Amino acid sequence: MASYSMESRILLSELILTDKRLRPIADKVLAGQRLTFEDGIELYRSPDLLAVGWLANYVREKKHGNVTFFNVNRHINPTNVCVAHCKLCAFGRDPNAPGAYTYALEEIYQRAEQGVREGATEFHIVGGLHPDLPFDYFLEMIRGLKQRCPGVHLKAFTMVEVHYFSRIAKISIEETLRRMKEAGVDSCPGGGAEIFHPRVRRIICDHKVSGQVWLNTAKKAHEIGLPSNATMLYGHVETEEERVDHLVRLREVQDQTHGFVAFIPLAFHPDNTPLSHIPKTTGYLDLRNIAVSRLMLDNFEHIKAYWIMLTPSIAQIALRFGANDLDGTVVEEKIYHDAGAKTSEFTPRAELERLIRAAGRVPVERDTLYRPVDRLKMPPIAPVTPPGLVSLTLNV
Ligand code: V47
Repeated sequence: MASYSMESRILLSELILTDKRLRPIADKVLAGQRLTFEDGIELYRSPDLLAVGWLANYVREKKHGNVTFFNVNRHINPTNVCVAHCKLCAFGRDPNAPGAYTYALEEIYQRAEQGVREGATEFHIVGGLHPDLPFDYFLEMIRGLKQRCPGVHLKAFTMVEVHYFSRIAKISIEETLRRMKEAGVDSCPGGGAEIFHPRVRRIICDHKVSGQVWLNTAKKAHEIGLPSNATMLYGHVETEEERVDHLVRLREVQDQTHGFVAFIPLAFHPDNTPLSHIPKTTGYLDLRNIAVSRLMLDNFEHIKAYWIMLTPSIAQIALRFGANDLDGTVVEEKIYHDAGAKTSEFTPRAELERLIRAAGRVPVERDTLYRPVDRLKMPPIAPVTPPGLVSLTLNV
């Protein structure tokens, strides 16, 4: 039996557990102890979602109090042409398929400069694995962005893209990461992690790097001073054991590097994918994934409720189930919208603040590394114009 502080005893008496099997887990959470693989399974299986959420909220408030972060960012997807053909994806296209595009660098710069006028502090840059664009195209893009928008954090290229660049440029992963950093990449987004277990990867993304390679690449990024995020794609063919395995493996790497900044659970969107027969996730599963992630990933500071993927309503409730960040204004989003997302592609800064306040939390605008952004010291923001620039499609 764990020993409690007076505060924990009072808190525990407030928590009514309809599922008595949660009791030893609640003991550990209140005593600040690490949860085991088996605890993770119990948290996924417990019918008492409110108690799981209460525990996650306890951890969230211990770390962040009432503060809830958001940022002003812009997503840029340079190309949707992709050789990987992942079954989970509705975004990737063959080079000549309808809807395939590759932006010319000038178009990327136009989008970025528009983003700066709209107050973006971050560009989130990910794209397909293009068969013909060389690594140098992407390095030139990053250099051009850094030169034109020096104050904006460039969060660019997932571990899957890093691995692909290293293959096409015939250089090591370390060298690839070093060149990215030299060109101006400040951190890496968390995509492409999916579920690390090989059984799942064989079904949903059989040509993608293995889970172990994703983790090793993230480790190398952290070692050379590039922090990154991490994600987990849930709600398709994975089991609860495979989800918990994913979280435990991330936690192990984080123990070694402390290089992960935030974790983002991603709900599978089946429309227009080869897995379109799989039903959409429910709000219940979405909230549970936020809560279990918060509880299992004790060495991650931040858990994001990505409103694009969850809907603003569920993301707002997630702020009471363990999440401490809503993500950003985004502006232009293709990966989820190609897969049937019905959310908007853009939420204004003021609306993010309103959602956070209405959940009884205190909104704080952050940069990518969670430092507060002081708008009073910055130029005024221009209103956001929706995307719709004419596409200058490259023929490569
Ligand atoms: O890597 C692809 C996933 C990811 C689908 O790091 C899908 O701050 C659901 O990684 N249904 C891209 N998911 C999104 C991503 C992300 C988002 C927000 C913030 C951050 C961050 C990262 O979306 C992909 C893949 O794992 N994905 N297709 C789909 N049909």
